[in-house]
Amino acid sequence: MRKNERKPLVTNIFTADPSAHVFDGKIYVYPSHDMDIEMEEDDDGEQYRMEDYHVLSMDSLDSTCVDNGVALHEKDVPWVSRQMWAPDAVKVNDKYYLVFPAKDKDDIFRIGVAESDSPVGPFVAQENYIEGSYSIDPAVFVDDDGKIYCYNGGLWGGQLEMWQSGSFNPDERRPEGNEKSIGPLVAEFKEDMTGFKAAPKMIEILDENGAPITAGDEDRRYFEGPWLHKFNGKYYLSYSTGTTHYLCYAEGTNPYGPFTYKGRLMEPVIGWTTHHSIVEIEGEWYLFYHDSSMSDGCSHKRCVKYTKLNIAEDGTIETIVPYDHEK
Ligand code: FUB
Repeated sequence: MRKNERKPLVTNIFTADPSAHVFDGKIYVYPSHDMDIEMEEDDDGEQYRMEDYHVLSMDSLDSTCVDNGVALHEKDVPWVSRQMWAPDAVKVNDKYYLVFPAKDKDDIFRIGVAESDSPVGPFVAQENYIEGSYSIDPAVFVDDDGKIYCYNGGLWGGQLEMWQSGSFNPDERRPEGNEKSIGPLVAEFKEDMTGFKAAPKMIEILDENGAPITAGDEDRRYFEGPWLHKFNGKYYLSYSTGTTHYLCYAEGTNPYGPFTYKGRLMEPVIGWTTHHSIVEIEGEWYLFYHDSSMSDGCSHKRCVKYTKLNIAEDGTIETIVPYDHEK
């Protein structure tokens, strides 16, 4: 194993939801910043009371990970009221864009964008959230043709099911049993990152027979934390199953889907949530993820880690058993 593998990348703060990228030969990780506070846990995620972002960086996978300090604070974002959850970042035309979810003044999760000349910030937020955006967990994917996509969405506290009618309804019922599950959203960004080109569309995840994964199939249905990577010309959507705590992946031939369920990326980690990113570094693939090992399992005090991913030529990913190496 590499020197820092499966160990917290930083221990001075609690971090989660790592979105990793290589920009100009250096590794940058865009995590959530969990606050060191005592909170009751609830299904709406009130305990995830984050108010700023720190960017982490590493010269290589074996070097010390640096916390570059506050990159964006909620008090500097005009439209935000609270809860700055899992972010991602993208480099477009020599500018760096932090793409992040937070609750607006009506307590509705939206997606915002902030810009910087540096990958570690500080970032300056756009005046308002992206028009038409909703729910949490944005992941940005740039395709080979230069098109920039946003994948996002999360159930329960992430409010995704509250938009089934096309507008926000906090009392909307959740699909269950054999009903079709709710998928993540995809939308293409404008080239200047000032908005989406069209309203977000819901992605379908299908089983091996081509039928939509059902809401009751909690081992495989989408919950939150989407990520998109491309391998040998195919698109791979990976995500968390939430209640069953797996990271899974599905394969497709189009960035808009549909995607067909392929298997499990990672078995459950310590803590309730599981959220990841997949990135190629010097010709090898890595999974960045988090667990609550630094807080004895407290779900809202997490730490980000990475481990190597073994991907076969046909795109099949070997399932990671997170603590096997400790046996
Ligand atoms: O970090 C807050 C929330 O917890 C994220 O948005 C989810 O993906 C889960 O990790």
